[in-house]
Amino acid sequence: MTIPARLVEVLRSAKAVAVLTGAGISAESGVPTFRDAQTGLWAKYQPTELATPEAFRRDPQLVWDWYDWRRKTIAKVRPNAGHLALTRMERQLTTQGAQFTLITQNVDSLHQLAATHNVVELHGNLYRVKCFAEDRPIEFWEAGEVTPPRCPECGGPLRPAVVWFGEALPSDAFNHALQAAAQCEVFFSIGTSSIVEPAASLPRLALEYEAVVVEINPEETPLTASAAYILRGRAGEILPELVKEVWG
Ligand code: BJW
Repeated sequence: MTIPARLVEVLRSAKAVAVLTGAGISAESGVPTFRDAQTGLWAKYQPTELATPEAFRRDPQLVWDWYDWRRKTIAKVRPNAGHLALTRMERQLTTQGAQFTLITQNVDSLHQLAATHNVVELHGNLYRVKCFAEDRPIEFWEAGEVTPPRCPECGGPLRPAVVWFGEALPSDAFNHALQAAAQCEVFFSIGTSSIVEPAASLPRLALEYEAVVVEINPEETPLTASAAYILRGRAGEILPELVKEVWG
């Protein structure tokens, strides 16, 4: 893939870069995306139908078990070349005195495992839990005989501390993301279908503030038509090439 020369130049002199990632960046680590057909035990369920408070209210054990299965799957995987290239991008940009913000919709901790520092988690994290009834974060918990485990304060069920459909995003994280999108010169949208709001509004905000918007995805998305550069392909292949082209 040829990286556009103008994009290389802009990145070399950039003072602020924001990156939004979605499930596609973890696909090459072996984490299924949301729109992938599920396999095995979970083949008959739509992930987007399990990721709701209504599903948890209806069948807390089913939803808890799905997250438990995902936690166990993800615990076995490693960051891939795409995650690692973003870590290198952060280091290079910080060295040239630029601001770098990695906004992720993923809950898998793979960016942190790849040692990227400035990670903003928009949709929470699979490894944290909270009380379903009272939203209380729970620091220590273990799987016992009762599923889901119980809140030590109120006895109600615990749930993963992720953001389900119909729920508000953590305000600190979302405000941080809005600020990064409004202030950056280059905004990357990587491995996301760009359909889930309000995350999908971030590149639109960056465009309003005249950032150069770059999409990295093997498929077309609703963002494609307005992106300045479309790098069609897998993040784990394109990102290392891009970082090498810009910083050697
Ligand atoms: C590769 C690749 C490779 C593959 N390399 N790429 C406005 C209009 C319409 C609806 C709404 C609206 N505003 C809000 C809504 C409702 C709703 C929504 O957006 N619905 C849409 C479906 C239309 N949004 C919400 O409900 C949000 N809350 C909200 O707005 O609250 C308002 C409120 C305010 C105040 C009080 C109360 C409420 C919350 C959204 C939460 C989303 N949660 C999930 C689950 C998280 C936990 C978990 O992991 O289980 O987040 S759903 C799921 O979708 C998950 C993801 O983070 C998110 C995005 O998915 P993503 O990452 O884009 O993955 P995929 O699978 O869709 O796409 C993968 C992409 O990768 C594809 O494009 C591939 O081509 C690509 N790819 N291989 C590069 N190798």
